[in-house]
Parts: sequence; C-alpha cells; structure tokens
Amino acid sequence: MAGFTERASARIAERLEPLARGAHDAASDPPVKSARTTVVIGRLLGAAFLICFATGIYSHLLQNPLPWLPMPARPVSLYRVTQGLHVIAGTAAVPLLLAKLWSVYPRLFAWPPVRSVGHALERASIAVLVGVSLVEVTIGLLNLVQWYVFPFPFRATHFALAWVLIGALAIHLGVKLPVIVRVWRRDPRDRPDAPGRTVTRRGFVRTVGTAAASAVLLTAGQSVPVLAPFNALAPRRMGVGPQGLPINRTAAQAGVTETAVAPDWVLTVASPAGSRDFTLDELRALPQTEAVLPIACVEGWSQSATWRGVRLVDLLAEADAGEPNAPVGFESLQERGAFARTEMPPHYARDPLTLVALELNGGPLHVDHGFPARLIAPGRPGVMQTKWLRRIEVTA
Ligand SMILES: Nc1nc2c(c(=O)[nH]1)N[C@H]1C(S)=C(S)[C@@H](COP(=O)(O)O)O[C@H]1N2
Ligand SMILES: [Mo]
Repeated sequence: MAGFTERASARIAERLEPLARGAHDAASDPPVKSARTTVVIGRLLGAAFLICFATGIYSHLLQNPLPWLPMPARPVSLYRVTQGLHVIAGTAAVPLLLAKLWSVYPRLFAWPPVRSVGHALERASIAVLVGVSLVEVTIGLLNLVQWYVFPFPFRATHFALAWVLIGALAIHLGVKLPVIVRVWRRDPRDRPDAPGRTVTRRGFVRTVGTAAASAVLLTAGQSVPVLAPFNALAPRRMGVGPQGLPINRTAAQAGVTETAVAPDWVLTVASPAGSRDFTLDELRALPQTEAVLPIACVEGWSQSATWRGVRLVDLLAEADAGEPNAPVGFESLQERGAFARTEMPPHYARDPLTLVALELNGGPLHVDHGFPARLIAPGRPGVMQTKWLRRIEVTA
C-alpha cells in the first residue's frame, strides 16, 4: 500500500512538475517580462485608448452639442462607425490591459516604494492610470451587457474619467520615453528569447493578441455586418427583433403599451406660430419619404433599416412652423427616463433625411420600435432617435 501511494505521488509529481515550472516561468521569465513585451503591448493598449478617447469625445459632442460646432449629418453612418470602433477598441483593451499589468506587476510592488520626489510623482501617475483604466473598461463593459449596477451616472463618469486617463497616460509616456525609445531602437540590452523557455516573449504577445482578437471577433458582429455570424457574446444580434431590428427598450419597459395604441393619439407640433395636432391618418396622408438610415446605439450595436414617413421639414411647413433656427424639442409618450425628451440642433432638423417615421422595413412601426411615430435622423446616436412621439416643439 505504502509503495502504491509513493509510486502514485511520484507519478503525480512527475506530471505536475513541468506544469508548475511552466507556470512559474510564465510568471517570472525575464524574456516575457522584458521592457520590450511591456512596450509592444503598451503600444496596442495606447492605440486602443486613443481610439476610445477620440470616438468618445465625438459621441459626447453629439449628445451635448456646442452651438458653435455643428456636427456632421453625412455620411449617415458616421456615428455607426465611430461608436462601433469605440466599443471594439474598448473590448480589445480588456485583455491588453490585463496583460500589460501582468507584464509589470512585480515592479508595481517594488521596494522601497518611493525613492525621490520625481519617483513619487511617477508612481502616483501610474497608480491613477492603472486604477482609472480598470474602472473605465469595467464600467464600459458592464454598460455593454446592460448591467447598470453602478450607483452613479454612467455617461458623465465615463467621460470625466476618460480625461483623467488620457492625462495620466500622457505623463506616463513622458516618464517612460527613454525605455520606449530604447525598445524602438532595438537595443540589445532587451534580451532576445532565451532557448528552452516555456513561454517566450513572442508567444506571450501572440497569446495576448489572440485573446484581444477573439474578444473583438466574438462581439464586433453587433455592428459589423460581415462579422454578424461570429457574434456569440454581444447581447444584441443583427437582424434579430421585431421587423428584423433589435430593440433597445420595449414599449412595456417604457410604460407606453396603452398610450402608444390609444385611438385618440395625436402628434402635436408647436411653434411660435401656434400649435397643430396631427392624427395618424393625417400624417399618413402627407407626402411620404423613404430613407435608409441606421440605428447606432451608444452601447455598440447598430443596424441599417429602411424607414418611411413624413420629412420633418415637410411636417413643420404643414404646421406653419417654418424652418427651425434653434434646437427642436421632441417629447415621447414615455413619461420618465433620460430619453423621454430629446433636442435636435437646427441643421439636423432641416436635413431632408430627418423623418417622423411611420414605417420600418415595409410595414407600420412595431410598438416596440416606436408606434405610432418615431424620430429617425442621419448621423445621430440611437439614444436621440426618440420613439413614441407625442409632441414636437420649435422655438425659433
Ligand atoms: N422614448 C424613447 N425613445 C428611445 C429609447 C427609449 O428608451 N425611449 N431608446 C433609444 C435608444 S437607446 C436606441 S438605441 C433606439 C433604439 O431603437 P429601436 O429600439 O427601435 O431599435 O431608440 C431610442 N429611442
Ligand atoms: Mo441606445
């Protein structure tokens, strides 16, 4: 019996030893943790963060427009592309960030923690950078999977932290410039892969690259049509939903199931010239325009669709409201929530592709897509494509 246990444990040890050695090498192998590894991954991570930052600012400016900076309405899918990129780059940043932290973590706990004033500042900037990066990608991911668990407003927080992150990143790049330059110049002090290592530097970088590419491949299909078949992880599927289009918030979730189908529904168009109510039949009797425009959700899913309805400019003319010169307000039947009322800068309101849509993909709007009437305009985030319209207000 004793012989058996001994033999068994010897065999187990024999099996485990290389695995343990591999894990140990993977965690402490100098070639893997070379400055080169850190710089190569850092380059990719930095690129991902810059894409997120630029596209994030763009999204912010669309949602909080500056009167003196009109945002483009063409190409109609521009926001679809920028926000798709935002979410794709943010998704790729998750494995890159983890790998980058792993490639430097012994140094995060270096002793003594502070060697000089300069060193203290450097470490403080790294602490901010690491902390903010982790929070940014985590709340972004939670938002993508629609798990709104955090007790603070997502958008304001994500936006404010983005500036902190970019500032800390700039300081970090400045401090690390000598190492970065050395690596770019291929200084031989960064040792090449030693023979016989379990995890080589190249292997590690390849693994991390594969992880980042897989994360992108398994989610990007929510906005990139050719990748749609590979979308295993993103919550919305292209083509899946009433009338072949995903739903962001249903009529039931918005509390409008009754008001949306009420027979006495009218759309009120108010302007300094007065106010006019349109029944659904009256809207249907006005000249109808067709437009192929995407819904491009801030949460990263997007899809193009064929809409039909009344041009906003035509409707405003019919109501004697004239051409708008100030932001136009849109009110939904929905009573609560951030999307119950939206505003549209005047140049979008005058755009010939901006519609009060009554139909989607060849049939009357499904109630979850905004029946009886919804807004659809080119180049704008999905959140501003107000469903279940009740009132349009022109102030000037
Ligand atoms: N009244 C109202 N309109 C709304 C919303 C909402 O919650 N309430 N969601 C918006 C969001 S976030 C998106 S992405 C689009 C999605 O449109 P769909 O559900 O018809 O695909 O509708 C927008 N319009
Ligand atoms: Mo959205």
